[in-house]
Amino acid sequence: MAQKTKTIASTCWECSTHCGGHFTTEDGRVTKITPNAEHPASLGAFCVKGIRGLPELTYHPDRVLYPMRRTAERGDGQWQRISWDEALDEMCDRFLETQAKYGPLSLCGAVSNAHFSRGVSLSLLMRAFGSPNWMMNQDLCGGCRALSDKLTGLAMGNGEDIDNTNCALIVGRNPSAADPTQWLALKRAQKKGAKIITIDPARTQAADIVTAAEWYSDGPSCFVSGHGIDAFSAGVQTYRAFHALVAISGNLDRVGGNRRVKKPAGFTNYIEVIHKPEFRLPLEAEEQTIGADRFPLWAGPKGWQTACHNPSVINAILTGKPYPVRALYVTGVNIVITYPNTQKTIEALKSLDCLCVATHMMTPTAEYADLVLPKTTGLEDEEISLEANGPCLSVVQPSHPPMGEARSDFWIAGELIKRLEARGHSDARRFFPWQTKREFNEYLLGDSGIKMETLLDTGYAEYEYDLGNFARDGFKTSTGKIELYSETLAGMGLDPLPDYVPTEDTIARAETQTDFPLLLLTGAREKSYHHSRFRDQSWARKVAPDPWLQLHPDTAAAYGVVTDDWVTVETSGHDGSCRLKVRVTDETMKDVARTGMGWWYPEAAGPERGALDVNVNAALSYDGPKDPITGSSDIRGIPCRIIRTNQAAAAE
Ligand SMILES: Nc1nc2c(c(=O)[nH]1)N[C@H]1C(S)=C(S)[C@@H](COP(=O)(O)OP(=O)(O)OC[C@H]3O[C@@H](n4cnc5c(=O)[nH]c(N)nc54)[C@H](O)[C@@H]3O)O[C@H]1N2
Ligand SMILES: Nc1nc2c(c(=O)[nH]1)N[C@H]1C(S)=C(S)[C@@H](COP(=O)(O)OP(=O)(O)OC[C@H]3O[C@@H](n4cnc5c(=O)[nH]c(N)nc54)[C@H](O)[C@@H]3O)O[C@H]1N2
Ligand code: SF4
Ligand SMILES: [Mo]
Repeated sequence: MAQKTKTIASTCWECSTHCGGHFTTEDGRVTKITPNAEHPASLGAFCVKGIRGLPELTYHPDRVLYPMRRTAERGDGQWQRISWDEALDEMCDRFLETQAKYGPLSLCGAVSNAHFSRGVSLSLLMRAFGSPNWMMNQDLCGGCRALSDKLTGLAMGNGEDIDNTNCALIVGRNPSAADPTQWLALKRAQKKGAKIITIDPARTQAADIVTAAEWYSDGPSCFVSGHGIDAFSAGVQTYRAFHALVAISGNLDRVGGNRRVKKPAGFTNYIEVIHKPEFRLPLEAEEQTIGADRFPLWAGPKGWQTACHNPSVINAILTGKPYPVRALYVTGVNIVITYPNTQKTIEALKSLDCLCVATHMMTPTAEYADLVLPKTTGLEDEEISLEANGPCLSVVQPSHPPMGEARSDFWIAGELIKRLEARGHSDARRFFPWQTKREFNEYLLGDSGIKMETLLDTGYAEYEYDLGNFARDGFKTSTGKIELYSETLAGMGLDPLPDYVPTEDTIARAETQTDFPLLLLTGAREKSYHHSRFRDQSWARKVAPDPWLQLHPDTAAAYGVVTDDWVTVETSGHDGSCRLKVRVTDETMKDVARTGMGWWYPEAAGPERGALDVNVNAALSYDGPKDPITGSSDIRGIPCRIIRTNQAAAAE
């Protein structure tokens, strides 16, 4: 029989790099993915997570393909297949029961972020149920840089024009592991003679500061930054210092500098949808968003994405304060693994009245659910995104229909809206006026003049980009100027100038240094994994079988440990611990212990599946020092100690 083969231009959706590619399907399965060199943003970059991870996730024998209901105690792993109608009716009814008993604020969502349609789908769905409460993971990701960018008025996102730069200043970013597009661009720039400066505790040969300043001031220079200076208790002000440098050195919106984010006129991005007046709840409700009182620029009506402050939600679930949170819908995020304090997250999930999880695989988060809903992958869905660095719009388009009964986040939200309407909640539709994902995508395109057909044909659509348009578009701050001195922060009683001001909790914790003499850095990215994903794929486990902990040779010698020894890691102010495998290397500074994140063993005993054993978040607190603006907790620079255990890993 002749094979049916087709190739489409699409985009990898596994991480926010969004690499353009050609996806070939033979007899209903994707058999080949090749980079699209024409794609204006990724320019032919691609990585193994897209080429291997995405298809293996889609066709994995253990993938969740049908809705399931828990039939025994929470976490016992006993499931019964049910129909979508049963699952959605039950979810809607149980959310409405909780709403009737505790009020709408007792309902909450959790998602990865609002840069994908799943963030919009979830936040608008929660609003349709009357709740402003939803969690995203940006407090631990790019939240500090986003708020600094906004407060300072640059609006540049990352925006680095690496290909045209004379000097790239890389701070807290590891592009070789985290971003192949950026990595290839840096290699091209270096070949053309650009200077590269790296500020990173993981390498000691960073150029001396005077030379670095001379190189940067020659320009044009671009600032390439990352997670290494984000997601910690002084993240916003640290970023403000670098953002001020970009502004005063004249490198903003300049060829070879950092370009500002521009979108095609008439196009709406996901974060804008969330802020549109027609989709908002009454102000009195939004003001009660959990965390809006302490972190108003982060959570609630004036917040960057209006989402909650996560650790405050976990505490609300467990204590009922400031009010009870009793039902949770988790989609596109694996919070048992990726939120600090795994023990507490699990305790919170177990205590809920209702937990629904949409997922591809049985993650440790899904293990605690009452209802598990099967989710489409990036080979089965349609999604549009703005690639400001292109500049272009790119499209993810389905290579084939969903496997089993998997459905998109958008579809799930739309079906729940229908059920709310059928149960007399006629207002629900106003939060979700679109009937299909295509209709929603057309809504995003608006009157930009960019047609869906163009996107589906080439995989992307370029738009005009007007560099240095300061006079016309100004800066979106209260003064209309770049704010090195932030009027907003001054008005909140916070330091208006970028400065390192340790919080009281940070100072108190530093006093524990004698008992916890090393500094723990978490989050180093691994090429074969995306956070907690792909631990169930054998190729990835062959490349990286276990979580590692890098120690400098002198530190390792002081502790009497060698490469491949297992150690227990404990941090100041937290009872939990985790086990990691030592890697001795002089890449890491003395007295620093550096590790990754996202570890669990899908094959280990449930429901935790190693989440309390090899997951670094089991050793961290979510209640320690916090950035005063975003509420971000420290996930690096944490006083820690190590104890040699050499106990074999659960999976060994
Ligand atoms: N393969 C892969 N790629 C990914 C991901 C993944 O999971 N896997 N995740 C994606 C996501 S969501 C994110 S947020 C990014 C994160 O990726 P990056 O933005 O590159 O961030 P990290 O790898 O956390 O850290 C980058 C560097 O910062 C350094 N660093 C740590 N602390 C400090 C400090 O105090 N100061 C300075 N100057 N540097 C410091 C670290 O040693 C590290 O080399 O990667 C994205 N890309
Ligand atoms: N200690 C420590 N903790 C960290 C970090 C750190 O460096 N150190 N990094 C933080 C950062 S930067 C980030 S971004 C977070 C990441 O945190 P998470 O977003 O929780 O990480 P993932 O493993 O990517 O989990 C996403 C889950 O959603 C599923 N999924 C993927 N795509 C979709 C989709 O389209 N729809 C749905 N419904 N599900 C989908 C995946 O299969 C996976 O189970 O972790 C944070 N946590
Ligand atoms: S970097 Fe890799 S995982 Fe991320 S979008 Fe590109 S191919 Fe996909
Ligand atoms: Mo992230």
